[in-house]
Amino acid sequence: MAIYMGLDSSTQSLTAVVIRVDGENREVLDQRSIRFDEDLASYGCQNGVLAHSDPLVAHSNPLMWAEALDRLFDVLSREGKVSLGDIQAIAGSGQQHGSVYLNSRAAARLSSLDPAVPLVGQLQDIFSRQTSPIWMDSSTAGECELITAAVGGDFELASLTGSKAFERFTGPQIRKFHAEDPQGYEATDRIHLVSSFMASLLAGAHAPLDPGDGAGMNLMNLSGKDWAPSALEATAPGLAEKLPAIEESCSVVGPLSNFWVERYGCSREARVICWSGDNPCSLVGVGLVKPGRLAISLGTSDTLFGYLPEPRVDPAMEGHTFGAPTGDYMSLICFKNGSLAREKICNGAGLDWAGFSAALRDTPPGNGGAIMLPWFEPEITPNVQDPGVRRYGLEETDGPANVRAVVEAQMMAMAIHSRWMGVTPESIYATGGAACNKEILQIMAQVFDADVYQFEVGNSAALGAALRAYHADDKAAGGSISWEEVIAGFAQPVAESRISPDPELVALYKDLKPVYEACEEHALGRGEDPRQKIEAFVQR
Ligand code: XUL
Repeated sequence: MAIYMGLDSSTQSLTAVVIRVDGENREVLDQRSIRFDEDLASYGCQNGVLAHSDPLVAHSNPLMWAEALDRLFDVLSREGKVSLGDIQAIAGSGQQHGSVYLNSRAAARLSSLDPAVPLVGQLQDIFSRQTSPIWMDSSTAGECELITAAVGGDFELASLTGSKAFERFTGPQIRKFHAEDPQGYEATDRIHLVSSFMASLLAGAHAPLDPGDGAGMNLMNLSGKDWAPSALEATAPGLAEKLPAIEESCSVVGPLSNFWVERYGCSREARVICWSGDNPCSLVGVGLVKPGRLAISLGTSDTLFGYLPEPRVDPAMEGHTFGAPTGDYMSLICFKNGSLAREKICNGAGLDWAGFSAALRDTPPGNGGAIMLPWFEPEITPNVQDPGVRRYGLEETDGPANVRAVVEAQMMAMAIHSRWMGVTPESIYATGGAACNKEILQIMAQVFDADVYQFEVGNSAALGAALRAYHADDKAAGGSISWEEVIAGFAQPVAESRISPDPELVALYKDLKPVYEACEEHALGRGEDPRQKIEAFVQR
C-alpha cells in the first residue's frame, strides 16, 4: 500500500488531494484547500490577486503561497485523516506562467529552514522582487512585440516555443522586470515558476521545472525541451544563469526537506517530484493520456485542452502547445473571463448558483439571438486589451438572459477558437469548479455536439499531480508502470454523469456560432455590423 499527495497551487487557493494505491484498490483519502482570500486575508488579495491601479497588471504575493503550504500541512496533520508519515511521494501543480524572483540568500535559507518556526517568517528576505506577476497579467504588450521582432516573427516564436508571445507568459514578464527594475533583475539569482518555487520549498533546494510548465514561458525550445538561446537573448541579459534546469516531469527533485519531516512527521524517504503547470496536471487528472478526446476546465480561467502525440502550431496563433507529463504534448486554449465572469453575471442578476441554474433552465436556447461578449477583464482568446462587456440585442438589466448569454458565449468561443486542434470530440471531460453545474454542461454538449462527462474529483489538477507522484515514484523505484495503469480507478469519468446533446439544439448552435463569430469580429473592429446576421438567425 502506498500513499501519494498532489498539491495544486492555483490562483485562488492551495489544494491537496491524497490518494491510496493498494494494487487494484484505489481511493482518494482526503481533499483539503486553503483559500487565499478567506484563510489568508491579511495579504489583502481579491480572488488571489493584489489590487493595482492599472487593470492590466495582476500580481500576487509569493509569501502567501508559502504560508498556505505550511497551513495546509498543519491542517492535514491536525485532522489526522491521513498519516503524513506514510506519504511516499508528493508532486504538484502550479498556476502557469507566474514567476517568483529569488536572491542569492535563497539557496542557503531553503536548505536550513527551522522546523520550530513557521515557514513564512523565514522567507522574508529571500526575494529580489516582492510580488509575482501571474497569468492574469496582460501588461506586457510592448515586450511581446520586442521579443517577437528579435526572434523573427510570430510564427518563428510559435514554432520554436509552442506559442507566439503572450502578455502573461514568463519571458515577456521577465523582460518588463529587467526594463523597469534593472537593479532588482541584477539582484535576482533564480527565477522560478510558481510550480518550481513550491517544489523548492518542499525539497529545501532550488527545484527544476518541467516541459509542461516550461512551455508557458516563450523561452523553451519545445521539441528539444531545453532553453532556446535566441528566445533568452531576446528577453533579458544573463538570463540563462538565472533559470532553473528543465527536467522530465517524472524527475525526483530530492527527498522532502527536514523542515517538513520534523514539523509534521513526514517521512525522510518521501520523494518530492518535479511540479508541473495546472493544465498539464489536469490532462493526467482527467485521464487524457492518448488522443481523440478533449477536456474543458471551468475554473478561474476556462481552458480547453487535449493530448497531442506531436507538437502542432495553431495557424491563428491564439492557442498553445505545451509539454505533457507523459513526455508527449498537449494543445490548449485559455480564456481569462471564466468563473469570475460567471460570478459577476450571477451577482449582477441578484442570484445564487441555484438561481443561476434555474435561469439557464428557464431561458430559451439561443437566447432569441441575444449575444454577449463577456470581456469583463482583458481577454486572452481572442486578444482583447480594452476590456468591457459587449452586448448585442441584450439589455444589461435582463438578468436571466444575461446568465444564458454568458454561458453560451463561453461555450461558443471555446468551440470556435479550438478548431485548429483538429479534434471532433465524441466526448468531452468537464472539470473545475463550475463542472458540477449540469445546466452549463448541457449547453457545452449542444455547442460541441458531444457527450459531456463529469469526474468524481473536481480538482483534476491536484489529482493529476497525485497520479504523477505515483508514476514518478514507481519509476524511481525501478518500475515501468504504464500511464493507463496509473490513472485506472482514479481519472475515469463517472459513467452515469453523461450528458448527451439534443440534435435539434446542436443544429441551433451550428447556426448561432457564425453569428457569435460575427459579433466577435465586429467588437474587435475587424468585421461589419452583425445585426443582419442576428435577424436572419432569429427568423430561422
Ligand atoms: C494557461 C493559463 C491558465 C493558468 C491558470 O495558459 O494561463 O490556465 O494556468 O490556471
